[in-house]
Amino acid sequence: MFQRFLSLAVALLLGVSVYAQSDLKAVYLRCEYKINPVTDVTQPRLSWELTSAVTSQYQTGYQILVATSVALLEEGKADLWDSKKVTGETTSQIEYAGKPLESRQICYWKVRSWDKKNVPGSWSEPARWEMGLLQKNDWKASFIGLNLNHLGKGKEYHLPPAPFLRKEIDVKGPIKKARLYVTALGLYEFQINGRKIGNDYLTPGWTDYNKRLYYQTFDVSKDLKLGKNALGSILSYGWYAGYLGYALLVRNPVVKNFYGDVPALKAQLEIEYTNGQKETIATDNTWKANYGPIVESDILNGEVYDANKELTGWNQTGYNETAWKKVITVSEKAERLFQSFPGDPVREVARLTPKNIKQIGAKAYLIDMGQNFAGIIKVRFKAAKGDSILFRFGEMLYPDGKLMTENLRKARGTDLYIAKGDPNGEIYEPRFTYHGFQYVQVEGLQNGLGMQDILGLVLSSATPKAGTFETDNAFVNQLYHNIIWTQQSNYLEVPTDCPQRDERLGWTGDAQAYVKSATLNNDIAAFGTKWVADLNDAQLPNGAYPLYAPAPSVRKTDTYSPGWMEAGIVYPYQIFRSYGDTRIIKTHWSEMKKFMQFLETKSKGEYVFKETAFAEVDPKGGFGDWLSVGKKTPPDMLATMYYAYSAQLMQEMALAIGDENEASHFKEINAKVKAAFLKHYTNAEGRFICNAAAYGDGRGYVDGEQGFEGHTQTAYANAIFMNLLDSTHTLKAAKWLNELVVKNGNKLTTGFLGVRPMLPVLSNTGYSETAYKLLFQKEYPSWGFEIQNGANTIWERWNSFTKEGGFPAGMNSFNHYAFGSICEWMFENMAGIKETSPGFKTFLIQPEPMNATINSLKATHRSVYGSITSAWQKKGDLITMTIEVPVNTTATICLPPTPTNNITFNGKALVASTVKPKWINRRERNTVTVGSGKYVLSYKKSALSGF
Ligand code: RAM
Repeated sequence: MFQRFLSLAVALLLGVSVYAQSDLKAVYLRCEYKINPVTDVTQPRLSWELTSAVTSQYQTGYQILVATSVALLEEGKADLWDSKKVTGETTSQIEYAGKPLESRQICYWKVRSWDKKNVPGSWSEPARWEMGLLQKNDWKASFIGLNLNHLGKGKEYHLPPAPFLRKEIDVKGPIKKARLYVTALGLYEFQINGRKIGNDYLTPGWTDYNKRLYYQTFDVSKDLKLGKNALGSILSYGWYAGYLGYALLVRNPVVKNFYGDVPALKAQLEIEYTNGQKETIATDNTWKANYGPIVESDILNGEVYDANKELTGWNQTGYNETAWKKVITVSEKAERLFQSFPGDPVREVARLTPKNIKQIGAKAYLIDMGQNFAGIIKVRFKAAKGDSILFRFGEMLYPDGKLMTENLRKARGTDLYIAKGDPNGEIYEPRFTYHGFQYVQVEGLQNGLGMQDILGLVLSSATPKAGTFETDNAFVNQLYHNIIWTQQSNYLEVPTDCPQRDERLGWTGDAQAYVKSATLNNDIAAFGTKWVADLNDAQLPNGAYPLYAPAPSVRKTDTYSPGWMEAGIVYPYQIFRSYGDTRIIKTHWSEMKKFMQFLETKSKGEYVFKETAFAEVDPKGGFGDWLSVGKKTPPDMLATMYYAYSAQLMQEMALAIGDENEASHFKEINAKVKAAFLKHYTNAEGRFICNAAAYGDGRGYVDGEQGFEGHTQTAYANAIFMNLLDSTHTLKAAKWLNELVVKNGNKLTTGFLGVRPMLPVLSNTGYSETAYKLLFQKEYPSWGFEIQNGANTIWERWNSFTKEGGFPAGMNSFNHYAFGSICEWMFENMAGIKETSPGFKTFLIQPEPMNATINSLKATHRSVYGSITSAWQKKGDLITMTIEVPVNTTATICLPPTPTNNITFNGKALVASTVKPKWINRRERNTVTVGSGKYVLSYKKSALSGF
C-alpha cells in the first residue's frame, strides 16, 4: 500500500500517472521479417507495428525483453536481453543485443512502447524465434543418395527416376522437443510415417549450390510416436541436376547437371526426451534407397508417374526393404555454406476450380482453369490398369480452340500418369515440377472428368500480401488483377521472368525494373533479402552483375548487360527504401562497390559510355530497351544513364549507413557521369542525340536493323526519372516526352527499361492526362490491348498475340511481370501513396488528376509501420478523400489548389494556418501534414482536370 502511494507520488512529481496506461500496443511482432521464425542470424532484427486509438500517436521509446522461456518472460525476467528503455521512434529491425545465442536456442520476446506523452503502453503478446544450426559441425548428417543416371536416357531428354530413401528409427520415450533439419542437393520431400513434413514445395530452394545451401527446420515433436517410426524421403533433380533455362534450345554444351548429377539428402532429426536425454538421427550409409513410381522428374519437363511401380508401405514401419539398395554418400564441399533458409517458402497460395471442361476427343478433354498461373494440378479419376493419362499445359488457345504450347519451346512441361486401375479411383498430384498455364489438356482418360475432379494448386513464394487496389473501373481493376497474378506466378523462389517455358530464370533486368511494384503488392523483404544474396553470389569476376541469378551460364555467351547488371544496386536499394533495411546495404557494400569500379574502369575515365561501348557482349550493347517498338534507344546511352543512377543510389545508401566519405565519392561520380552524358548525348538545345552511324547496319544489336535514335520516349523518361537533368532541362525534356507520346497517338514505344519510368515521369512533370491516356489506351501497343484480347496476366511482349499475326514464334510468354511496372504509378500517382523516407516513416498522399472515367479508388499498403490507406471518391463535383495513417508515421497530404476555405477536413472547414506550401514533384503544392489517424477531406471541384 505504502509502496503504491510512493510510486503514485513519484509519478505525480514526474507528471506521469501510473494508472493511465497508454493504449499504445505492439502487434505483428517479427524477427528477421518473419513471424516466429527459425534463423541463424546471430543478431536477429526485431520489428513490430503499433496500434493506438489516439490521433497523431507515435513512439517515444521502447523496451524489449528476451527470455529463455515464456514463464520467465511473463515474470519480466529477461535472462537473455533487457534492452531497457530506449528512446526514439524506431520500431523496425532493432538488432538483438543480448547474450550470445547458441544453436537451437529458443528465444521468447515481448516489447512495450512509450507514447508521445512518454506514457508506456502494455506489453505485447509474446513472440519467439529459434536459432538454427550455427556451426558447420552441428551437422552430423552426410549427403546420401542413389545414382540413377544410367536410367531415363531418352532421345531428347535424359530424365532418371526420383530416388526414394528410408530408415526406421526407435523413439525411446516421451518427447519434449524434436526438430528436423533438412536440406538436399536437388529437391527433397521428407516424410515421417508416411506424412509429408511441412507445406513447402521445391525445397530447399535455389542458390548457387557451390557456394551456399539452405536448410529448413521443422518442429516434428508431434509427428513422431513412441517406438518404431519410419523416416522417408523422395528426391529430385531440381535446379541442381535438372534442366535449366534455354540451355537445350541454344545447344549449350551443358544442358543439365549444372551443379552436380546425383541428388542427395542431408537430414538430421534431433530428439530431446522429457527425461533430458538427447538423440540425433542423421542421414548416413545405413539408409536404404530405391526408385519407384516417379519415373521422370524435372522442373521444366514435368513428371512421369507410374502407379504400378508404387513402393507400397515404403514410408511406414515394418516394410520389407531387402530389395532396396545401400545409399551412396556424396562428399561435402568445404567451402559451401549451410544456412537457414532466409526467404519465404514456396507454398500453395490458392486453389482454383475449373471454369469449363470440354470434351475434345474420345478420351480427351480441354480444361479451362479460368486463370493463367504457376502451379500444378491435383486430379482424381477412374482408369484401367496401365492407362496412360497425359496432361499438357498451355496459357492460350489458338483461334480454332486448340491448345497453344509452342511457346514452351524445349520445356516439355507435361505430366504423365500410368494408372494402377484402382476401382475406387486414383488421385494424382505431381511433385518437384510446376507449370505456367491456364488450360490443361488431358488425354487418355476413359471415364471422363467432372468439375469437382480437378483443382489448380497455385504455387508461389509465400510473400505476405501488402497491397490492395480497387476502383469502380472494371478495366483498371483487371489490370491490377493481371499484375498481381503475374507477380504471384513469378515470385517463385527467385524472381523469374516467366513460369512456363524453358527459361524461368531470375532475370536481373526484369527484376530491377519491377522490384518497386513488387514491394507495393507484397512484403518481399525476406524474399528479396534471399535473392540479393543469390545475385551477389553470382557477381562476375570483373565486378559486373550477371543477366540472371542464381545460375551458371545456360548459354556460353551469357555475361552481363546494361539495364540488367544494375539490379545489383537497384534491387537492394529498393529493399532499403521500402523497409528501411540498412543491413542489406552493409552486407553487400563491398560487392556493390566492386560493380561501381567495373563501370568506372569500363568508362575509361570518361564517365560516359559512347556508342558501341558494350560491343563486346552478346547481343552487342546488351538487351537495351528490350521489346520496345520502333527505333532503338542506344543501349550505351541507357548504360550511361544507369551509371549515373547507380552512383546516385550508392550515394544515398552510403549516407544511410553513415559513410560520408563514400557518399561524397559517389556524389562526385554521379556529377561526372551526368556532365559527360549531357556533353555527349545532347545537342545545344538539350535534345537527345546519338551517333547512329556508329552502329553501322546495327547487325548484332537487338533490333539493330530498326536503327538508333536518342530522341525517344525511353530516353527522356529515364533521364528525368534518374535525375540527370536540371529543372529547366527537365521541363523541356518532359515536353518532348509528352509530344512523342501524343504524336504517336497516345501510345508507347517503350520496352522493359522505358516502361517503368514512363507514367511516373509524365505525371510528375504535369502530364498526368497523357499518363491516363496511356493507361486507357486499347490499341496496340498497350495494356488495354492485352486486356481486350482476354489477358488475365501481363504479357511479355506488347504483341504476344495479335488478331492478324497470331502468336509470334519463338520467345513468347503471357505471364511476364516486366510490363507490370505500371503498378508503381498506380499506387504512387493514381492512389498517391508515395514514401518520402525509408520504410514509409514519412509519405505523401498525392492522388493525381482524377480521370473522368474513374469515380472511386481505394488503395492500401501495409508498410513496416502498418497499413496506409488512400481513397478518393467523386460524387458530382464533390470529391472526398479518405486517408489512414499508421501510428508512428507522418503523412503529407497534397491539397487541390482551391482556396482552403472550400475544403472540409474531418467535417470542419480546413484551418488555413495548417496549410503549408511544399515542393512536390517539381511543383509547389498546398499541403497538410498529419500524424497517425483517419482523415476525411472533401472539396468541390468544377473541372475534372484534377490537381
Ligand atoms: C528473355 C527473358 C527476360 C529478358 C531477357 C533479355 O529471354 O524472358 O524477360 O530479361 O530475355
